[in-house]
Amino acid sequence: GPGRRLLLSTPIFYANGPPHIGHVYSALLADALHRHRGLRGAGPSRLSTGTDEHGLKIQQAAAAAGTSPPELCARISALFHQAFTQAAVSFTDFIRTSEPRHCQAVCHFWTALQERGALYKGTYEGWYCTAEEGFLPESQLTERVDAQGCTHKVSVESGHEVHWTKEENYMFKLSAFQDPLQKWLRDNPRAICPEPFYQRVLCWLGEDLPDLSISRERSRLQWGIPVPSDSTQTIYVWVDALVNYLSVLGYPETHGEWWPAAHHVVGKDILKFHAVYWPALLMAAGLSPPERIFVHSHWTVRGQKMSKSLGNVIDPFACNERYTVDGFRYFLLRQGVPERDCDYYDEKVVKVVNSELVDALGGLLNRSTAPGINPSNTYPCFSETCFPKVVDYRETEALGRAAAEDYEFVVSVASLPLRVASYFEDFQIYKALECIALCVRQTNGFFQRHRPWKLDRKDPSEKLWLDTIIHVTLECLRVYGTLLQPVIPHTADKLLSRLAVEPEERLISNLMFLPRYNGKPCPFEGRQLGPDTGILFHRLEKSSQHQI
Ligand code: ME8
Repeated sequence: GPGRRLLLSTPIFYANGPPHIGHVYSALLADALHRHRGLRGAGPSRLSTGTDEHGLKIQQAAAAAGTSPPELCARISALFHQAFTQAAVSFTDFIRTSEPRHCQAVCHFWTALQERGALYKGTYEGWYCTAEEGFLPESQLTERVDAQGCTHKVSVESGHEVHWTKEENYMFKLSAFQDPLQKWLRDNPRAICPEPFYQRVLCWLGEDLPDLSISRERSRLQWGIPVPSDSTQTIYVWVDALVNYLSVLGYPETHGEWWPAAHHVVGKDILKFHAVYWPALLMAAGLSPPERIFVHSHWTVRGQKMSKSLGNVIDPFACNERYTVDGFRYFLLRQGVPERDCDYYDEKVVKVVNSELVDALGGLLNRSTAPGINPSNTYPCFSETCFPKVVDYRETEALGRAAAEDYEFVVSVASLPLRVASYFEDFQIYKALECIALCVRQTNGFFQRHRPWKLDRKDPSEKLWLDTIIHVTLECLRVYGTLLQPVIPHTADKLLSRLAVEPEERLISNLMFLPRYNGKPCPFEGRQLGPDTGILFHRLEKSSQHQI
């Protein structure tokens, strides 16, 4: 409803290496949702992001880099901050898990778990994977023979080696939450989106759900938050990390104004942590599970998984420079499909951006504002006699010059804002962009079909039709510019400014296409266009020297 508060979040990123485009993709998805919501006037929202700085991985990365964990984290965290700022991610909160406000929140959360009887001390032994920061069951292990002929046990998922580890840990009674978790999901079928991930989680919950070790011996892990009241133990990094969503809200004091109105964007690799462990931990601490979890897949490079540990990462700073911020945002959000992995390569970015932003969108703006077509540089008046109401076009077709396909395209543009909103709601941003791109193509077809440049402006009836074509085209562009703001904010601003659309007229909530169709006056008729600031989007070069 209106006025409702919402927290949107990205994962917090491990501060063990610089950001890559997968991280930026996560942040852009959350950013597009955040911006779209803002433009719908849906109520106050926050977008949180940040860095995950504790744990063995960071401790080891710091040792390998010959530095201390705090120094490594400060440096890497600043890179993430910079990458997201540069990519125009509209975050309102940036949290570092090494901050005192976060450590206090984690200790409070731990104490709540303990006081409510959700923890017990137990001896834990099993195969531990440092890279994944977790114990793995036999079913997730396989064997690998190295060059010397020695056999190693490794994780099926990541390929990293595991070691037999035995220690005294605090255990979380995860098994007690199997039924509550199942009930939560049954009652909230849209809690995990897209649907295949919801099914995957239901499947996990149908299997055995063993208790979870949530602390580590301090002797093995110093870089972390000590267990309150037991300094021989360090809090498991995943419990530490997940609580970030509460610490940004000022837990335990002010989170109540927001929680559980939280939407988490996460990669599929961390789905179990967010859709099983996190909701269970929240319930155990007396809080509700988050409202929604949006899950996306991975970017691969030439078919290979991209990860810091494999070393085939693509640098987002270089991409922004090469494709511009908006070009790169458009590509990732247009081509990234949450349900499946997508392959990244340079030629694809160039092709998508040139054909959809340069040729189709930029071309359309250029054609409809060209001095030869629109000499008065205004939004012409719309003539309903030339292009009558859509509802009864079959009867009125003969009155104008428009053909059935013109009416069909007008109908599809009129329904675009709602379709886009519903795709955003279902975390199908790429589909929203696909619909917009299709409408842009149809508008170009409309323009081309009627050859306005051939019309004789001195003939009153041709002049009327010419004005109608330009008016409809500019209206389409206004709709596309408005709807594209969450994805390509700079380009959309340029487009809307050229169309003289005032800032208060850019909301998606009351976006109306051809208002006269709805019996409303059109505020744009006769309005002078904004200054011509040149090409909307510059063509990208096909490149040989960039080995992206
Ligand atoms: O898992 N393609 O951090 P992380 C798309 N600190 N997205 C990718 C990706 C790829 N190739 N690689 C990573 C962690 N990501 C924890 C999270 S949250 C409380 C703690 C994205 O730096 C994806 O969203 O390893 C992944 O979940 C996220 O980066 C964090 O990766």
